[in-house]
Amino acid sequence: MESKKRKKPIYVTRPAMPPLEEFTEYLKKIWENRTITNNGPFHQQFEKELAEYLGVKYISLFANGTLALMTALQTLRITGEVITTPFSFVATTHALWWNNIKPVFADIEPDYFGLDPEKVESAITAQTTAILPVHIYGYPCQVDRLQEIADTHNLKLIYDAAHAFGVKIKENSILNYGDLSVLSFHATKAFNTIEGGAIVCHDKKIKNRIDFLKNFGFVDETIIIEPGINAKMNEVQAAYGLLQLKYIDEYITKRKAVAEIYREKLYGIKGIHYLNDLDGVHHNYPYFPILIDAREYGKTRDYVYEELKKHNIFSRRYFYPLISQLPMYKKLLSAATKNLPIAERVAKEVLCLPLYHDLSKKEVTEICGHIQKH
Ligand code: T4K
Repeated sequence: MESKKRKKPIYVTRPAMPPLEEFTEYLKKIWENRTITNNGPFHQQFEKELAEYLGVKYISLFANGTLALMTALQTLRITGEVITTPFSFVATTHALWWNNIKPVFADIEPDYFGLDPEKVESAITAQTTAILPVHIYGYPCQVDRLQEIADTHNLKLIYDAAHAFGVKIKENSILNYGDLSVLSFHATKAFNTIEGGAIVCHDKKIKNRIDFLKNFGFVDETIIIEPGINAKMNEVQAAYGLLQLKYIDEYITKRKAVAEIYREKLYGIKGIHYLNDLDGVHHNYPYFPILIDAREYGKTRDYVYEELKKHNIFSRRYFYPLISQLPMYKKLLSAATKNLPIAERVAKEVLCLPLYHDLSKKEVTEICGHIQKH
């Protein structure tokens, strides 16, 4: 990878932001009415428009995805053991830990890296109360098979859908599967509200419970039904989110175009593997992960990561190390769940290349050029 270091760095992502002039108009309204949090008008409007956009019945907004995950577990009163994936961002497992729930890791599938339903089934014990899969990189898990397992064993099914904003399977939102789905609107996500998140549910009673829980358990001034938390989204975030909704289709179309250039440029490089679109799925292109098979490619994933860095190009090893390898979780591994060969291999080989809506063809070509010329 010999060539000159570029001056301006390229990061793994850059947030898409709405036009400042438009946002200023929204801010003026907030300044006028002085409701800046606690279910104000922009919050209410954003919940309504977001539910319509996503094609879901009920949605509750949150300050971030992690608090939403923690609250989702509280909503369904999950206890004991939960089967989850070791191949995710740490927040997935941390949310279990904060709820005093034991995470039990099952291996992932080799093609699209979702939890392997067969491995889930064999990890079920008398203490298991729920399954917490992740639609990793926005690729749908095996939703029908996971639901079947949940139904057979009377388990709750909560999806970490942090990467899956706007993803649809045959025109149906992926968020309509399972009991609850949790979104993240962090700055690094395909759809962002700076920080933010949401829980999607299918029942008004559950939505009410979520809304109490995220607001200290308050029903009214004097009635508090649960020891809730403060996980509310504020008016500035909600206004920004409303504006983002106007542009999200354009952002996703542009992200798709970037992904297609990558696929074209990387096609045929020995040892470099990428994910393709799935039939019948509307994708959202939140990341561009590649797997680097060191034996075929001749160099390791870490070599490519470091070399790109030398050229001022910052790819990321999402998701390495595996959550199950972290010191606080490693000790929980039982003999039955120690064996996670697919997740271990993928964590060792994966590299997420820069992807955002305004990454240019020239920049993608430059990144791929480095990978080609190793
Ligand atoms: N579940 C899953 C599966 C998740 O992936 C996540 C979050 C969650 C749950 C939890 O949701 P939240 O509580 O976060 O809503 C990032 C994000 O902080 C995190 O939200 C995300 N997943 C995770 C995969 O990635 P970092 O530590 O890699 O971010 P950072 O700050 O290194 O940013 C990466 C690059 O993005 C920077 O090099 C430059 C660029 N960037 C970043 C920010 C924040 C910008 O250009 N502008 C910015 O404002 O964690």
